[in-house]
Amino acid sequence: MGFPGAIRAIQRKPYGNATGPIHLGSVRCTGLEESLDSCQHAGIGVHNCSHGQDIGIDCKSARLVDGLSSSEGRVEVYNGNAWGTICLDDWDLLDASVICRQFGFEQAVQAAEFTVPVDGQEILMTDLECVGNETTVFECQHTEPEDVRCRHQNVAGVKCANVRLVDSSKGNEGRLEVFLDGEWGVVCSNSWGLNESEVACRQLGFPTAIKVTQGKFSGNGSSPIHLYSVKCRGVERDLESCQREVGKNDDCTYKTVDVVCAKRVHLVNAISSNEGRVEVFLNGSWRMVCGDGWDIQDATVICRELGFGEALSTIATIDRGVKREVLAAFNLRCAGDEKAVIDCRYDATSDCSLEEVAEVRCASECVLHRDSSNVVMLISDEQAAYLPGDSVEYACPDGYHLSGSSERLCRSDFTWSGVPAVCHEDFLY
Ligand SMILES: [Ca+2]
Ligand SMILES: [Ca+2]
Repeated sequence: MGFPGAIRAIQRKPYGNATGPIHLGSVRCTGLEESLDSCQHAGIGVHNCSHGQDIGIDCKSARLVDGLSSSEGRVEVYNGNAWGTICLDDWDLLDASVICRQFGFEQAVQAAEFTVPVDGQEILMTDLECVGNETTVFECQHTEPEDVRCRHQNVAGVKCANVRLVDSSKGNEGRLEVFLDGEWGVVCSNSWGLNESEVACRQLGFPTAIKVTQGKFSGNGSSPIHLYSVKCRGVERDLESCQREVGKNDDCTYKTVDVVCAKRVHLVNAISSNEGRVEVFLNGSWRMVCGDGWDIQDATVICRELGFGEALSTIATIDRGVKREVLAAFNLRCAGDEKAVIDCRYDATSDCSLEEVAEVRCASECVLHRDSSNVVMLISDEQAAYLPGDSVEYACPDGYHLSGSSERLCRSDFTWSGVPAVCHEDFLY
């Protein structure tokens, strides 16, 4: 079929069952044959199969090269003719995660940059717009080679997550699991401390670890134990670089390891905790967000991730006190409903003048929007600030009826429960 090799053999599921005659059965190839005709088989039409045993194939269309481990590298794609690279324009974690899933990982921790290959390969894709659920990057919206205009020194690479946090509703904490020999397993907590958590958090793409807990996210405990007696200094790039024992038995009298990592977003130069210049931890360093293109959708996601209520997006002139290592800014393109900033599209290579960068003020109380023409009456006292746990009660004057919630509660994320109340005039016969 023109592809250079296969990634995996598939039986049944993904492609469904065919109808019609079955031509080949009991096929045995060594892998070196030019075509299936040269492989051993029972003879054309001779088989003992049903369509439930139809096979599917997944031809290799991407590979990772030049990486320090098998979970990272520069991305090379095969278009049926030659291997080539991907331009960095709009290369974000959504795109990188599609690549990682092609290699059996769950997600990417870095949409990385790599130096161009020495053999000067052609750039085969640019402006990738993956939404995140595609099976291969070829399914993502992108610009074809004939229209590629790529101005970058580097090309696209990935670092895929071979560790994950599970059994928590928050993205930055959970039970730590590592991927070993094609299977996810847990880590035994003997000798585990903050240094080891620091390494795990960085490996997961977070800036640092906050604390260590044990057994909080213990789950059903059916996962195998992959690592024991892990000892890190805290500066290692991954857990594989730490002193450790690897194994697959269940002989751990300690609990399994939980990790709480620092969020990938923080506000600096803050007057208060809910207001400041936005910085995002991307590909191993803190980056500011460019003022150009900064909007309320982006600000909403930042405030949500920080655990605050609704957002006010603002732009600030950059001050001279900003450290050089955080000078780089990138262009954020959130839709507004993302759970965290890493779920947004972005362009890490965007030209940002750095004259203006993103600032935000997030609501740290529930805000009560009241329209002066609204005939809804507030029964409970109107307060200056509504905090989590506070509630308000509404009613309508005579001749009106209420739609929406008659009582609303200020929730822990500084948003109101229920639907805003509106009074409608009663229909008179
Ligand atoms: Ca993209
Ligand atoms: Ca934006």
